[in-house]
Amino acid sequence: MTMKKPGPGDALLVVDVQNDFMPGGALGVKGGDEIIAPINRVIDRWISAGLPVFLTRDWHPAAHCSFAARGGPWPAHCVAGSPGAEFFPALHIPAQVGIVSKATRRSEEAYSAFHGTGLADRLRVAGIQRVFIAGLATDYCVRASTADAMRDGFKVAVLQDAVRAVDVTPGDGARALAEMRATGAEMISTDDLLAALGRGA
Ligand code: VGL
Ligand code: ZN
Repeated sequence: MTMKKPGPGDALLVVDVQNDFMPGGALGVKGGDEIIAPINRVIDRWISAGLPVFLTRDWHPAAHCSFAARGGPWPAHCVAGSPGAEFFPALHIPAQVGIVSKATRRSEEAYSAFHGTGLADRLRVAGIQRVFIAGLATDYCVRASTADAMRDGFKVAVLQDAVRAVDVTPGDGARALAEMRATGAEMISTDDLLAALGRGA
């Protein structure tokens, strides 16, 4: 494992772990529930290490352009303030967490946590240079957030076992992971990250 041990300058970005993206939700992602335990372990250790955690949430107006009723590709999901938009109850939410709401405008889709949210500036102000990304969905918001983070000059490490894909076309998730890796994102396992966090001071 070549990853530099996490420390000051690193942030954890947990993408869209919300009820509507869990199995049985309005836009349920297969296996989405399987990533909760590993993400919680990372969040707990990350907070113990004094490092910043950001949670993103898809936070759409009621008639968002991505919804089928408006000709978009998705069933209505993650309507701001609705139960489906709440963070999955089992997710550990630290007291000092940063919340990033995205795709909040009626006529604009935004898969990336960096699109119109001010996140890059928030990270820079906090002295962040590298972002560890986990969550949903591999082929949409994780992929877009990874691309934008790298475009904005951050290093990215994707927790490859703590993401799940929508897979509208089978293989979309695997292709997204391959693309992220090919464009410079590091792929790491939760176990390797936890081991690195436990290593030394
Ligand atoms: C997402 C589809 C629609 C995501 C959000 O969080 O990946 N996917 N809205
Ligand atoms: Zn959405």
